Amino acid sequence: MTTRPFPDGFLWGAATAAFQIEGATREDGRGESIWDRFCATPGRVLNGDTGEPACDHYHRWRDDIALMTALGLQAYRFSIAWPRIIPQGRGAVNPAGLDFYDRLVDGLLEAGIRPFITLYHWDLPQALDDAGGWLARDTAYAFADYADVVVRRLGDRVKHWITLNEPWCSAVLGYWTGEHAPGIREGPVLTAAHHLLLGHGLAIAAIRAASPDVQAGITLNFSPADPASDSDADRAAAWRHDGFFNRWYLDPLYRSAYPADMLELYAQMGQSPPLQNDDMRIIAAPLDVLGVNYYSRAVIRDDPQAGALGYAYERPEGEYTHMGWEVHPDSLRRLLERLHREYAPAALYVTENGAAYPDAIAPDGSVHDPDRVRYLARHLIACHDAIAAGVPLRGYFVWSLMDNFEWAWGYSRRFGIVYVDYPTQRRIPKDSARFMRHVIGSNSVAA
Ligand code: IFM
Repeated sequence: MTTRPFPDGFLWGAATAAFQIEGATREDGRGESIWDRFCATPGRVLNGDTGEPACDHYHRWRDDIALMTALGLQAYRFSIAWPRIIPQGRGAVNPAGLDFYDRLVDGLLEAGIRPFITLYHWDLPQALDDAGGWLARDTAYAFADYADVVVRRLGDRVKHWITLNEPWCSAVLGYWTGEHAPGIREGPVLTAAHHLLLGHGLAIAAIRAASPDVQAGITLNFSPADPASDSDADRAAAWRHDGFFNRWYLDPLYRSAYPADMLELYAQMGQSPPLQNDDMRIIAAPLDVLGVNYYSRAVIRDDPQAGALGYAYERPEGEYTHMGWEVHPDSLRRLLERLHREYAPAALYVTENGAAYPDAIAPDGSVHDPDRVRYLARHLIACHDAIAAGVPLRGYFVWSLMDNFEWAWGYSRRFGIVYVDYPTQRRIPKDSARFMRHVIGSNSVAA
């Protein structure tokens, strides 16, 4: 065993999102979100689970900060629920919503924990969806107005801002597969994706105007693709997957243009992004930070009969998590190196990485999660390798601080390093929490 030290100042954190942990969906003037509506629609979420009570973090946030302190966390990435701040999506601001996050931020700072705020982690106000959701260009402008309100209130203390979490998910799962709210199947997904990116660009401008000294960026989820074989057809298929998943977001943000090969392919399918005048310039606003969410890779085989893009997923031999996602840490290293080489973001943070396993409380009252400990250790080594190769990776946030509402999977998938016993809301740090505390305390990982 050797010890791999991380650079001084490397930031260690954990991440969550509002709808997944807060509960209190009807309290203190919060408006309805698309996820409240989606959960209330029979058959959409496993076991009929809803955002109530989730981890009841809205009431237990002080205890949760104490938990973070006990774990030695240096940073906490959380999201703000837009419907708490502007219940109808645009217009009247709800002071109680702002007050909640104000108290949370102060509590974190008192504990010496740096807040990283995501402005949009999927809980669009239902009223905006009633007016077209992300298919309506106006939603992008409403998002920038909301960003302005929040950053004006918190920007004096919060120095790291993420506009969107995983726009691919909002667009594709929300408007193509229908697995996520608002549950539209085979809709104009490129329209949704374009308005999300436009909203991001407009929000970056709003953040900079409201608080010029902050670091701002976006978080993308990546699916690095390996071809199932060396054949030209499989390579081309893997490249299409890369275009669909990764480049469709990276290229506009860092090159101010959608990838030409994908534009052509989508045009053949009758789809194109609804570009207007200045959109690409707005979307490509310079960023301080790129957030990287990584869980697994994809192995892609050409299959003209499969899906809209003519490829299928292989399931190689290997280790898989409870989500059915392959454990493949080297793809994280390669992804970080590729992002640095091809897009050169000023700074990168792993804003999510982690794994779901079917954890249970042992007879001695503890939660042993050796698979997760191994998953985290191997991915941290991948991060370390990427840093050694010159990638400006500045921090790592484990997903997630605690078990929570895993979207269409309800509470059936546990990603936390802290176990949540939902009936009692008891928090039990898992072995992986102790592992992370050690990593953070020593600023190193054993390899
Ligand atoms: O729980 C989600 C999170 O909200 C966004 N990224 C992936 C996680 C695991 O599926």
